Amino acid sequence: MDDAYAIQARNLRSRVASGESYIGPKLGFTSKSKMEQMGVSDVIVGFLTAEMKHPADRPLSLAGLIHPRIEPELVFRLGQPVELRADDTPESLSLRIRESVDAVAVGMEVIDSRYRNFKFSLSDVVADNTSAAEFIVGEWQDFPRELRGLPVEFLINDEPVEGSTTDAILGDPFIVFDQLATMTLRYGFELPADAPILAGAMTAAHWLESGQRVETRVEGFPALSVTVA
Ligand code: 0L1
Ligand code: MG
Repeated sequence: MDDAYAIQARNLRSRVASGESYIGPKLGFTSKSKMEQMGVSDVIVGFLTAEMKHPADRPLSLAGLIHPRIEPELVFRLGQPVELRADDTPESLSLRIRESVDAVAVGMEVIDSRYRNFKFSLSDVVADNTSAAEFIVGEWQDFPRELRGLPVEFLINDEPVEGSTTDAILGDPFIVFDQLATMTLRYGFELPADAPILAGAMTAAHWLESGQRVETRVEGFPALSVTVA
């Protein structure tokens, strides 16, 4: 696993060297439905670059993707940078991350994999930047706010294909901060101001196909939708 994160970091350095900018971390396998779909059982962390962010009001192009899937997420935003301190513990860092979050939004992640049909081991997918391809963020809402137990609907072409609640994320979406703190202490992820933090899919992912309209509804949030070119 240490090698896998080292490979991921090397890939990030090479993307930055070719002009992309790192903007924040993303978590994966924070829900049972994703762990079951992919046959794994550990939370993983990947990186996001500015170039991976896709505006919701523009059709998503499948060009350049291999066999993409899409999944519904929550996204936290850091209002200020969080720097690691020498005496940090998982608890102190988790608290500082949580206190630095100033907004939360509904999001969707487009995942894609160099492994055929997403058949990989946990270290494979970490090295492959946790299948991160693109992501879409809805309207930011004030944070803190209650995030437990909110119904979630995931629709393709206006048909509900998955249903869940926000508790799918680790039983309580706030536990994302604990997981991110633990992993940041281990692997040194950077947490800059304005970082979007993808909390991990709340349902299984679905294949993306041309012409689809994909929508995520989370109670209390504006719905987020995107069309596929
Ligand atoms: O949000 C997630 O749980 C995504 C995990 C990414 C790995 C994958 O499913 O390919
Ligand atoms: Mg995801």
